[in-house]
Amino acid sequence: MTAPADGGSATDPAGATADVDLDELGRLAVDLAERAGEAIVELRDGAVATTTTKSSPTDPVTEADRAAERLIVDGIRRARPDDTITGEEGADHVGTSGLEWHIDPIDGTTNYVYGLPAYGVSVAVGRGERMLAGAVANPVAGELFAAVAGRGATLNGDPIRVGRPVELSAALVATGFGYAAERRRGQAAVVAALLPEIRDIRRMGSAALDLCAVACGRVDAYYELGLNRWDFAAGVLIAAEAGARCTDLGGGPPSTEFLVAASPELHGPLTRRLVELGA
Ligand code: LIP
Repeated sequence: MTAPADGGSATDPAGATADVDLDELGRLAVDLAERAGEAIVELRDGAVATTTTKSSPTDPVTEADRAAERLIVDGIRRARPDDTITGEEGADHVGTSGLEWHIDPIDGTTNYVYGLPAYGVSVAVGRGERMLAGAVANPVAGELFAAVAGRGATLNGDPIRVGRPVELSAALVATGFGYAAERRRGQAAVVAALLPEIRDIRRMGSAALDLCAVACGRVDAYYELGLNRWDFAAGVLIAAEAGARCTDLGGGPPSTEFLVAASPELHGPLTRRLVELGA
């Protein structure tokens, strides 16, 4: 179905979905995430031996990351040659359509290298900061999370929603940490102060899967400082379409500066506490 070219509305500012077939975008994101997920599982045994590092000695990348990104980019270029593409492993194609794809071929690469079964392929497409469709595949778990703007979120095709409202003191909160030692020092201080005030922390190692966990109520909230857009572009759409409120610390759109995702009732108390703790 092609969205109406209405020039924009309250739920569709600036006509972000005007003249765009949202279903086509959704199907393409799902297909590419699934196929890339299959590929990284098949490649893993050989890929781990090709592990190198990027921004720090603890920021790994493998040949599987690069191969999966090539697979996704090739699929987008064939289907939608005029779209812009940005990927974690260097994909950087400037298009003319106004739509941009955000690719993380393996989100949770450390888990992938160690064999921890929590890594995802994240594929999203949007116009500016407004995501229109996204998919996150966790191939070892056989799980495919997906969302199309305005049409809800699904896990393996079944609708998902954020968990029941909880007080901050009863909240299970996921978070993650950067690769730079100094940033980790500050993040550790924040999580150490927060931990006694909540149910517990989960550090699962993939922002995309953390956001999908919020979307289906496996955790009550997720926050992290300093992600890349390819880490969270799909997961934020999935979480928001599942009923989560997703913002930065100031209540603006989630950003590469900061991201908080939680049920609407929990989002305010958690965000205020994170601000107080200097997150
Ligand atoms: C990861 C993020 C995670 C963060 C890790 C890492 P990568 O992305 O998904 O939330 O805590 O430090 O940045 O590097 O595996 O694609």
